Amino acid sequence: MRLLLATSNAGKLKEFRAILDGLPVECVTLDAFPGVEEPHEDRATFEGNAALKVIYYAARTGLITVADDSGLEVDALGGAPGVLSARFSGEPKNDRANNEKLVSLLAGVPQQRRSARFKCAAALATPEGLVAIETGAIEGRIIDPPRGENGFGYDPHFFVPQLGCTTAEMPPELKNRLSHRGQALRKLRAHIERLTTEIST
Ligand code: ITT
Repeated sequence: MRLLLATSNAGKLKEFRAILDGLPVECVTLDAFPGVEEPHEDRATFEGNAALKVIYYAARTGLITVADDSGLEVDALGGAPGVLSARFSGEPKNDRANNEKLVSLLAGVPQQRRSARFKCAAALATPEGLVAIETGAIEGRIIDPPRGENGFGYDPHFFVPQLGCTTAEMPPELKNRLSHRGQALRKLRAHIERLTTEIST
């Protein structure tokens, strides 16, 4: 069975591959579909956007598809950037500009009021429609200056107190074990496995 990992984010794609490793599927990426444009993600929730994204890519490509919608919620910013995380600083998507905006909005906010979480809704669809959505979350707080070189996006500013490091300082295996995306995609594995057995019987 072929499985489309439908993300245009290289950091996410690496994590998708590692977390879904070992499934009896042949992974395909959006590189194989240069004519398929990104959908307009206009829903108010991660689950809504994940469903929109996965249904869109599965229908356009004819492939069984996995996608996620994810982002950062900062309590002192009323939950922002939330579903707007990728484009917090506007178009085009830019991690560095997003991080600059994040730390400037939090300037002067004390450590104890910098609580935040990463959230992920991971979804599976066939060309006929949605199969499953699973979610995950990891709690932390926003620090500045940034720490660490791994990961992507807001990772250098996302400090996990229990481990005493940012998600950008974690080796990829550790981030994937704990992260919002790791939690959601590991739950989605069971649904993917079910589809592979249905298709092969
Ligand atoms: P696709 O829609 O093509 O998958 P995207 O980056 O636009 O790529 P989202 O709309 O789900 O994906 O936005 C997610 C954004 O949230 C991402 O660009 C980062 O800024 C942030 N984010 C999500 N997960 C993250 C993580 O594990 N580490 C750091 N930042 C993360």
